[in-house]
Amino acid sequence: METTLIFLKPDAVQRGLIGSIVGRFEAKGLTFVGMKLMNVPKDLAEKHYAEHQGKPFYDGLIAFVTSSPVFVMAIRGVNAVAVCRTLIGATNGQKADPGTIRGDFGMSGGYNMIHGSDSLESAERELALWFDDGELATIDKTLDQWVYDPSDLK
Ligand SMILES: Nc1nc2c(ncn2[C@@H]2O[C@H](COP(=O)(O)OP(=O)(O)O)[C@@H](O)[C@H]2O)c(=O)[nH]1
Ligand SMILES: [Mg+2]
Repeated sequence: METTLIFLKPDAVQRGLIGSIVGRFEAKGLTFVGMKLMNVPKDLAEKHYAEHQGKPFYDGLIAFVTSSPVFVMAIRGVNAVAVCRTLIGATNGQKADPGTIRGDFGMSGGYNMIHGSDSLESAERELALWFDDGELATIDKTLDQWVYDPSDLK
């Protein structure tokens, strides 16, 4: 099992897409262990996007994610990091495949609605940034026995 850090960016929250997007992760069979709506302090945005510092879009990106609330989630599942990235789709909504969140809901490369950790290492770093120790829920998801076959869970 992996846990990944997902957040819906201000455009998704303002456009009323929280339910539609969250529903996709829920329908997929993934498990939510953290969820919250929050305004993003500038220092958190800067730490989160540190790898992009110095790029042409960086200042606009920080201004964007701090402009209005985001909806943050910690999502668990087998291979959750890669599975969530697949559900999210390519960075630019004009190029993202239909069926993906960015492919179905957006038209922009910057206002692309959603962030998802790109590796297990990033997920661990980002979960520690966005959630406090002990903030994530412990859940015995009995339905997992119908989402996964026994070999998926070994
Ligand atoms: N305006 C603009 N924003 C970008 C561009 N590339 C990346 N971004 C923004 O920066 C975020 C982080 O970039 P990246 O890690 O490459 O993409 P992601 O992992 O698919 O979210 C993206 O989700 C976009 O919001 C770009 O070329 N132009
Ligand atoms: Mg990225």
